[in-house]
Amino acid sequence: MSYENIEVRVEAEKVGIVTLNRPKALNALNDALMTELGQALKAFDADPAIGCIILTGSERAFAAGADIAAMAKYSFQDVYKGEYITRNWETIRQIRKPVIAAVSGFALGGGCELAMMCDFIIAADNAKFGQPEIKIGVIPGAGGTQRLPRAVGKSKAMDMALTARMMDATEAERAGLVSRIVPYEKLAEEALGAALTIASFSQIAVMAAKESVNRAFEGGLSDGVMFERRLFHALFATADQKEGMDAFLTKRTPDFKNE
Ligand code: CO8
Repeated sequence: MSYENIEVRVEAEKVGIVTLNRPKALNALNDALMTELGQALKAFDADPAIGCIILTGSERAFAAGADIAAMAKYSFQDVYKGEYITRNWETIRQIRKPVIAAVSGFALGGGCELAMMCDFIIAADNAKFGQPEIKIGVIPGAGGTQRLPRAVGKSKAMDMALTARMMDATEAERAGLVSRIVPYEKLAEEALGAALTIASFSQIAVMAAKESVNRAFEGGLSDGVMFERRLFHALFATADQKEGMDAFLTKRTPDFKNE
């Protein structure tokens, strides 16, 4: 299958690699990209030769978030009905083979959330993680308010969600968000090494290990994510969402009215 927003290849006949590829928008995640990503992940999951999957971006950005240009015009009705944005973000959770996020550069908003949906994160030394949605009048909408506290604790998660500050790779590793840091030049090699190790094991045991570790984190998560999703939808009814996203797109400081 050919894709427009991602690149897909296989290494050593057993590792599937998906590279996000919208460089002009720092890999902003629009509906088309998320649909293609879901298709590619499902195809690798169904391929018996593939033992592990790597999801990566460019040197500058893993992904700078959901596509603000696409989202800016949406109404509450649009997003609540699920025709846009939220429709195809759950596919990655259905993948039973391990998915490693190899993150370089920005992993912000939905990009940070996408990395956290993977099974673990290997970061390049230039990686930056953040949940800056508050700056554009919304909140994380793909599990960020639920997975980030589980990964780094409440205090750091609150700090990131409320101040929009970014965490560099060193802090992210110290806090437990990422499993390893390597120089950018070594990122692909390190991720491939880990993926080949995993692919060398029993796929059934690997799937069981993944399923079992995930059990430790799933308690109450679905309710939390649904709660977050409804709030995310509701924010599209506010003037501040329109103002925040328009200000970003027209490169000016937003004037929030708290309405
Ligand atoms: N959406 C659309 N376009 C983007 C995005 C984005 N998220 N991020 C960057 N771009 C575009 C810029 O508009 C710019 O385009 P152009 O060249 O046409 O002006 C290009 O990428 C390069 O960006 P910058 O010029 O801004 O590059 P800088 O190096 O100056 O800054 C930053 C890089 C800091 C990453 C900056 O681009 C930025 O702050 N981006 C926005 C980050 C952000 O707010 N992300 C959160 C978005 S909201 C979200 O993700 C909600 C997720 C909910 C998912 C719900 C699913 C269920």
